[in-house]
Amino acid sequence: MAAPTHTITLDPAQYDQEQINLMEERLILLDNDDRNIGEGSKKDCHLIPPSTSSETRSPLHRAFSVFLFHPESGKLLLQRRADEKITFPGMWTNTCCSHPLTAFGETDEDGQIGVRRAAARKLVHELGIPTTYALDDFAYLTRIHYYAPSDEIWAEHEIDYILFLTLDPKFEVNPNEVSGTKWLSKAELDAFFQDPTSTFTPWFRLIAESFLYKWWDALLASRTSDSALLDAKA
Ligand code: DMA
Ligand code: MN
Repeated sequence: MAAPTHTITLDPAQYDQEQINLMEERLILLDNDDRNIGEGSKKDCHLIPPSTSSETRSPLHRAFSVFLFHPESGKLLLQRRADEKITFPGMWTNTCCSHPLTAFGETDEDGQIGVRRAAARKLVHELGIPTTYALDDFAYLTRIHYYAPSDEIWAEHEIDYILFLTLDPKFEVNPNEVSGTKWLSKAELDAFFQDPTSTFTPWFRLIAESFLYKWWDALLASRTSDSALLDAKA
């Protein structure tokens, strides 16, 4: 894939300054086989190309989605994205999502270590969850390639690494990132998806409609080991 060919300047009158600054992060550009083919700014990776461009989608890049489960109740921690977020503001979603960067050893691929490091970094940044667990405690389930527009300007186009973590965390949310949290059981999540006053991110709906419940059942059945989880992938 060619490097991004266009960009825009973000107006602080329209968008939150802290979130504008984060748009300078360096993300990992990918080919369709998840091979690292370079880097691009978070901003350029999420801009829909102009209609005059031959590209119709924003550049494909690497991402992760963490699903954090409570060890006793088996409930899933959801977050509501802050209204300050530039993409998908105000939507309910899984525990934490973001991107591995070209810094902090996050391009390393052995055992998904770069993605695991990024996930730990963002659990601290978004939710104030300290890294009291081992990076190996993240169970890596699969990767999902998807494209989803946020509005007429912004879109997600990612290979998203799905990570499960079982933890009873101390947390204190960063209000620039997160405007609410909820722990929900499977039945409570099903009911919540029917709530017409809430909106949900497209990737969370996609994962919930495809694999989530099967994996969640396996996790509830096993609790202490991820071997049942790995069986459920088959
Ligand atoms: C991007 O999440 C990753 C996925 C899987 C959608 P995000 O928009 O929450 O990223 P960030 O927290 O870095 O803004
Ligand atoms: Mn992205």
